[in-house]
Amino acid sequence: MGHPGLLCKGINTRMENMCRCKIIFVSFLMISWTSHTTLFSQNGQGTDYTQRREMISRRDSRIREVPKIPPKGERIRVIFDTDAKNEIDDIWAIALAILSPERFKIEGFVAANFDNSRPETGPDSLEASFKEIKTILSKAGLANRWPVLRGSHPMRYKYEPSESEGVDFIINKAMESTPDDPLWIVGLGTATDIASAYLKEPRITDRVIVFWHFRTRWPEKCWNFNVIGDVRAARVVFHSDLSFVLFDTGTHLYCPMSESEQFVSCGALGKYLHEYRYNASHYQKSTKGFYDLGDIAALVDPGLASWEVTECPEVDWDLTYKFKRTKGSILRCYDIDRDGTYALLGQKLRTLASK
Ligand SMILES: [Ca+2]
Repeated sequence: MGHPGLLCKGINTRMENMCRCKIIFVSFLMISWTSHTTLFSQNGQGTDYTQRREMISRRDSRIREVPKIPPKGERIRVIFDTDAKNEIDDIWAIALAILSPERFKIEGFVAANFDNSRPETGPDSLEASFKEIKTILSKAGLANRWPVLRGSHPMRYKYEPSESEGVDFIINKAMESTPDDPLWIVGLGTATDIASAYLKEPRITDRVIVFWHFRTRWPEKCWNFNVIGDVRAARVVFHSDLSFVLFDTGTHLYCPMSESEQFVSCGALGKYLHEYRYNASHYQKSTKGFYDLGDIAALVDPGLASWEVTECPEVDWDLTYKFKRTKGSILRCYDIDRDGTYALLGQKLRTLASK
């Protein structure tokens, strides 16, 4: 049996060694963590992307609030996000929007991307949409009345916002809003800009209502030009906790040439709307739908449209809808009155011309 003093000394020495080991181990961890953080903050996007992915993944879509369309005549604050140069319908839609001040307190316009077979497409589409919005405002005698911003190119990664002045504009206007006075974001093109705003600043969620034209093959497939233009962005919207109105109709908004010829006598804007039809032969067909016009008509007069609260499906990469009760509920617009829509547009144009 050893001396008790020697035994205590041995125990103390072991404890001191253990403490030293612990200090060295903790120091090692701290140095490693600091190096790791420094390394990734220098790389920037690596850490940001991972953190954002975790932040977005934690959000619960099941508790998203189902939007309510305010009664006709009640004003709403709105940003229009439009691929104005993509198709003729955006032009007619913007015309109806800017001629409806009793409904819209317009905060501004964001020019959206598109990718079709016409000139000024793809990488040039943002500038083309930007210029077209300016042209329409000018034709209505409203040049420089509202901010017009360029939106983003399509997203590259699932959780990486595509940056632009338009996205920052949406975020800034949203953060000025409250749940009682939300910002409506009406999308008539790809969902790039709203998805990017949401990914960049998820706190916009309870301050905005997203109203998007996807016109899908409900309930089978989320197939539409606006979806295909940025599938990642569309999936972000469907899978988010954003209050979301899916505008899912409008193909039948035909307008015979004889009907739009009446617009010609309604000032520069009416003339521009009709004569734009001569830019492409299919714009003149009696079976040409003026799809996006329906979104605006439905918002100006909700009584023209049919609505349903429905489960929000997941959207698979092949665009198949999956109803799994995981994404909460949304408001879906599934029909719009064709005659009422054109009566509304005609009345607005005549009012403008009489001023
Ligand atoms: Ca459009």
